[in-house]
Amino acid sequence: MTGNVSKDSKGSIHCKYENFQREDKLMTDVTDMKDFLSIGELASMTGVGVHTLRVWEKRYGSPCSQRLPSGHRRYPREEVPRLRAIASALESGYRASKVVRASMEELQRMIGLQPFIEAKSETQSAGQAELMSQEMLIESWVRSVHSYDDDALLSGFHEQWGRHGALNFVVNFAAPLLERLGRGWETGELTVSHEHFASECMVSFLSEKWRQMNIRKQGPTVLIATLPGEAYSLGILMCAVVTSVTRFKVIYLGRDNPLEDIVNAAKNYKPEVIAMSISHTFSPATAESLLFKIRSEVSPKTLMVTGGKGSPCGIPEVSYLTDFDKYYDFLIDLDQEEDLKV
Ligand code: B12
Repeated sequence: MTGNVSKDSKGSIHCKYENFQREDKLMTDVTDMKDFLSIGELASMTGVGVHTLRVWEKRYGSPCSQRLPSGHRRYPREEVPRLRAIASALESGYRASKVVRASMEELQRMIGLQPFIEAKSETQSAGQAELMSQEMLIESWVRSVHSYDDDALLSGFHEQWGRHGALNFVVNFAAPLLERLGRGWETGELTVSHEHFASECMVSFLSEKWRQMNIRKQGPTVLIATLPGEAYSLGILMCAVVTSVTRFKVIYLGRDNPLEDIVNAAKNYKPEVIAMSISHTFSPATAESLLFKIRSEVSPKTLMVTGGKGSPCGIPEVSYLTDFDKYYDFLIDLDQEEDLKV
């Protein structure tokens, strides 16, 4: 919390000047402006319209803004996750009067204990409940990232992994968390260190998990690697986790491999598949020429699959897969093929 904002025992956010008349809520100290957002920024980060934000403030006193000497509103950044949760609650059928003043904890409690009394149909509410609780959970992880609380973050990962299983964890929790961190970084809500901190927690969690599952496996093999020059490793870690859920054994080369090492490993260990993750940092032309080279040097019996934001598609004999659900199906189908059966 900044000097001008505080939380009460319920976790509701208050600003220092909120009991004063509007003209007294002037922000004169603008030294910490990065902690505040304009109404337009708040609207675009939360999906709650500018007009609605003004109406809510007038009607419910929340979200509470402070005024610049020019009269423009400024909102504490801490309002972003709460307003996102409010937007989800409204979509699920709750009334504004019930949720606009609620704290994050109250919103979470509402969803946990009293799901969607006002929602339209049972199936719709079940789906929305799941989506909403997933979003809230990710917001709670983001709060742990804000406070560099690795115990909370890792125990949250363990809990969801145990509850939903490896594949669902990757698709529905790990990937959306990374997207959310990216948005937070982009808007200035999170710093580079927050992103590094969260990535490190995710890297160590996923590494430990896939390695446990890969121990003493005898199945057909998948060689997992990235192209030379790759800085990102979370894609291949998720790939290793999903591979480990199947009968396939992982040979993990990690990131940033010289091309000839990938080719040599493939020649020596004859994997059924080479799987690669290619981040946005690659230009399509570079990624394409590297993949062509590997494809031409590795046995045609070895299948190649790629994914990730920087992955080109349409390369002959290299399958581009958009997500890990498809990758999982691909491995399961491959495992059914006669010549892979032991
Ligand atoms: C984690 C992260 C980092 C970590 C990486 C840690 C690690 N060990 O990998 C660290 C901290 C190192 C980092 C650093 C930086 N980052 Co960064 N980072 C991210 C973040 C949050 C997640 C990236 C990630 O790993 N995503 C997971 C991958 C795998 O997702 P994906 O490519 O979309 O792939 C999906 C699917 O295609 C599929 N998939 C992926 N691979 C594969 C493979 C197979 C086989 C299959 C089937 C499927 C599949 O799964 C994914 C999930 O659905 C993104 C935010 C974002 N929205 O992406 C920013 C982001 C990529 N980073 C960004 C930036 C700017 C940086 C830095 C420049 C910041 C800085 N100033 O230091 C540096 C540059 C690093 C470098 N040398 O290039 C920007 C890039 C903007 C741009 N377009 O240029 C982003 C988009 C954040 C943002 N919104 O601004 N970053």
